[in-house]
Amino acid sequence: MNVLFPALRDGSPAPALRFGDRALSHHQLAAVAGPLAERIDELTPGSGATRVAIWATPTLETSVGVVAALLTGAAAVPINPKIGERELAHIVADSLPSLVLAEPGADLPGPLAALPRLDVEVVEPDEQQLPGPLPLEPGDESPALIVYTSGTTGPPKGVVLPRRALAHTLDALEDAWQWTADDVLVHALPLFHVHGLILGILGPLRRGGSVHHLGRFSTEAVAQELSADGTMLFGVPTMYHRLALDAGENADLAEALGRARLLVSGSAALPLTDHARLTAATGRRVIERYGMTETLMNTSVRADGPDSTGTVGVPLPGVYVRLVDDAGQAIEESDGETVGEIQVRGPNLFSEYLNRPDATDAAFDGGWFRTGDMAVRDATGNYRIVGRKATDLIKSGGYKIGAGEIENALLAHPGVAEAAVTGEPDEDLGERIVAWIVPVTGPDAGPRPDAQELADHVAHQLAPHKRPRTVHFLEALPRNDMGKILKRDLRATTPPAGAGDA
Ligand code: MLC
Ligand code: AMP
Repeated sequence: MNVLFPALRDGSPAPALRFGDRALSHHQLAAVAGPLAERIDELTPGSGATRVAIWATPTLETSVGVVAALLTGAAAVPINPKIGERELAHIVADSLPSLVLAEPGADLPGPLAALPRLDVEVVEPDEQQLPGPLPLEPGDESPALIVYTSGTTGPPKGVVLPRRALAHTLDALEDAWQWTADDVLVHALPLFHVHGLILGILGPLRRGGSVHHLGRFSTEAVAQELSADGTMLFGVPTMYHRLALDAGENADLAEALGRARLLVSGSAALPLTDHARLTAATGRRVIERYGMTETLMNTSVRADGPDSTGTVGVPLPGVYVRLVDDAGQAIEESDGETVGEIQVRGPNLFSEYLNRPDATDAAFDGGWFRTGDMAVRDATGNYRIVGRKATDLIKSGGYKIGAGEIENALLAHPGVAEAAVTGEPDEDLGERIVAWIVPVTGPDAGPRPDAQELADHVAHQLAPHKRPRTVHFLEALPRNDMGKILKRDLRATTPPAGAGDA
């Protein structure tokens, strides 16, 4: 299982990566990634826990950089190019990269600019030019990627993903989706998370197939690519929601979606209303798969299976899934009613949270990883997700965001005395981030910050997708006798005057 991308070594002239009008075949990718891997090796001498940060813009350069890192023993740490100061400082201090890979000309912020930099130069090599021999790849348990993910409190944790987990999950999807070298995947997902990077870029490369990345999401661009030679589409529910609305009005888009071999949604639940809208407009069903940064993919509706709309399908090959009740007992019923926490075990799992043995221990129940997702199992073995254990985890636009990290960022603003963050239902984003703020008052207080200022503050400190979309100003937060904020009561509060959308 050592070789992650057999098509690179086979010298396949088939198309591999396309971003806009720039493209590389597998053979050309080998010719640019091979020498880059050698440079990474030269610049990170010694063995052990070498890590390289990657400025993960949605570009050919990022994809080449990740592939090159994977050809070496270094673990790649993809960084959101819109990341804020506080979050970047944490990731760099935690992962201690010895190098940063970036596209030429990219303007890197402080902590990354301070690292040795290797520009990823992608000059389309001549198809005749033979790539040199590619380096031997490290062992299956060697860390391939470290992807940062939010928890309920504190800063994001680095999820250490070994090569074994990548290879396993991508091969399990090959089986579930009959994913082949002939498939042309279309997507517009960011390249600093599992969905867009591992499934969306490394997936096609492992299959020997190709990916067309749109750079940024728009329903028009999706229609264009699927009308050309795209066969599969990956997206988060927000993207499918927008496609569903537009497909109802735009026959060309509906036809393009109807032509795809496979439409796959993941990272959050796709509401039944959107499933129904898409099917009505296109005659096609979207299939859902269920995964997590720590586990990669766990279950999926199979491309060759029965209609299982509204579920996330059945366990992928090699993955064990169980439901556990509040008392810690495995639930045996497959009645579609008994709710339990999803726990998973298998070769798709991460190795550990970087520098957080406490958090790693707490995440497991014996060998089983506690996902925190609540689900039922029906008589046909399909899982249906019904909720999440932690109310302080928010999924907005398919991004996981911890209420605690946003609250801490808000509290660091001089105009904020108290802060609480909740996720409220949102038709487009699934959940929208809402901040409840008690402003600093008194003679020394500065001007009260408005909603836009607080949204900008969070975007600048953490990342734009973590900004509150609505801010409510209160005189006090509801608390219990112990002083704990009662978030349920907050949600029930009719927003008083002073609320603002950002
Ligand atoms: C707006 N912007 C700001 C801002 N307000 N920037 C700074 N400060 C502010 N105050 C900018 C944004 O950066 C962005 O820039 C633009 O305005 C629009 O931003 P947005 O409104 O936030 O975009 P939105 O329309 O909400 O995006 C929807 C989306 C996006 C679906 C395209 O949410 C998305 O890409 N989601 C994918 C998430 C994902 O990949 N999750 C997978 C996790 S892995 P610009 O320039 O960018 O337009 C996982 C495991 C699994 O979950 O199972 O898959
Ligand atoms: P992340 O930590 O960003 O990797 O997000 C993982 C979480 O996304 C899971 O724990 C689920 O809550 C959610 N998720 C992923 N796929 C689905 C899906 N198809 N349906 C519902 N929730 C999903």
